[in-house]
Amino acid sequence: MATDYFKIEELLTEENILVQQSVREFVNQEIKPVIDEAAHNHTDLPGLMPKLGAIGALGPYIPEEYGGAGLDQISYGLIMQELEAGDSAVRSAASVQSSLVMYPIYSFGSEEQKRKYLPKLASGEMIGCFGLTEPNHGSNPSGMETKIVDKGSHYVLNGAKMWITNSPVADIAVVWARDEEGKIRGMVVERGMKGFSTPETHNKWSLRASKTGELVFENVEVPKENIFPHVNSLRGPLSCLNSARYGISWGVIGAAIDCYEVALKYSLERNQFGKPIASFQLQQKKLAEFVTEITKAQLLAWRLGTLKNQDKATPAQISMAKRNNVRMAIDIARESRQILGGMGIVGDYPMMRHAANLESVITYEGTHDIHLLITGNDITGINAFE
Ligand code: TGC
Ligand code: FAD
Repeated sequence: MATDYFKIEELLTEENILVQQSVREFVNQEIKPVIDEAAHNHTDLPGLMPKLGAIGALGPYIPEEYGGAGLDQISYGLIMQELEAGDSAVRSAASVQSSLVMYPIYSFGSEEQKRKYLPKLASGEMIGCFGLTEPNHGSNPSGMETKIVDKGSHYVLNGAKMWITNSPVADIAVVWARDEEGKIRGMVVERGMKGFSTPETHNKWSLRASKTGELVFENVEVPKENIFPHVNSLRGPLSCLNSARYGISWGVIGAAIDCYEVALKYSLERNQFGKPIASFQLQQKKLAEFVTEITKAQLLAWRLGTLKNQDKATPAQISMAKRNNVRMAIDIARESRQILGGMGIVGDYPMMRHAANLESVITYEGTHDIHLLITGNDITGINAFE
């Protein structure tokens, strides 16, 4: 993958470039040859997490003393971009583990929690998931019903989460629940705790190479040492989303570039009416629009990354980038499929898989509508959610 029309590589550090190249090689060797079959069979990729750990894709910006790679935010973005060129499911696995599991443990956890979980999560020996969404509360997590009650020596957790990436295969879940005072608390729930189950959600037509499921808590006794000491409001889970949404704003560029590059190559090789279809103005218009939109998305993501490196990126800026870039990618996946005519619908080419995956990406981490309303709220000062 080399599309870089505005020479963004010149804005990157040597470390950024090395990280990007190594993840690109990994995706070309380990993901692209097997991903179509995995998606077809609706199964995750065997041994994916330790492989992601080995290339430093899990918790890349977590400090090295906790097992992370200590990289900057641009490197994190580039890792997400290269992984999603393989498949959104692979990027999802890395972004959940990094931004939704390692980030909250690192940011809100006790020293003991950090030492216990982060190194194993970074290596991929342990898989984590993140439970915020509930059956009755998706876009409005503030209504959450999952509850913890203080029993003195421990807490008792009751409730359910749904649409949870990797829940069926996770060793631990970062769970958000309301306490008796109405405050939102975060905690680590471990597989094997009595009353905790993770039923799988079957028959998805999107993100088929990723496991999705529920988290069900029936009087689960959660030790007090598993509760995050440094968070007690919705700001906690929403901060995790900032990090994951930022990663998605880069990731989807990878999916878009994969579609664009395949379409460009095909259009130069496929002849109709005695000429390559790339010579027809209508096809050139599509290709020229793709590279323009990809370039705009790359610049947005890069600038957001530099702001994030300085700790200056606002949640509303992140929402704008996530929303714009996912829309860009889904449009390119759909349009580029048409350039391949009938061949565009078979699994030998990636467009249908990317387009179907991006239906989840445009929905999770805040829907397309919610991100628009976040921008609206930011520029007018008027909250239109309710
Ligand atoms: P609101 O009253 O605005 O805020 C409540 C408190 O949170 C603070 N806050 C934020 N803090 C950090 N980052 C953000 N992005 C924040 N947004 C708000 C806010 O300052 C306030 O703090 P405090 O201290 O005053 O209490 O909250 P609201 O209830 O009106 O909701 C706002 C809204 C709708 C934007 C929010 O609920 C939202 O973003 N909803 C979308 C839900 C969502 O994105 N769910 C994602 C679930 S996880 C997932 O999808 C993983 S996919 C995994 C994969 O990649 O596979
Ligand atoms: P709803 O909130 O019911 O929204 C339905 C529709 O109503 C949407 O179009 C929405 O934009 C619109 N809408 C809602 N409120 C408003 C409003 N105020 N104004 C205008 N329109 C509105 N969650 C996790 O916690 N952890 C995970 O790991 C996770 N992984 C996921 C993986 C997949 C494959 C999917 C599909 C979802 C995942 N999610 C996860 C859940 C995801 O975050 C939610 O699906 C998402 O936040 C939307 O919630 P909902 O599905 O309940 O839709």
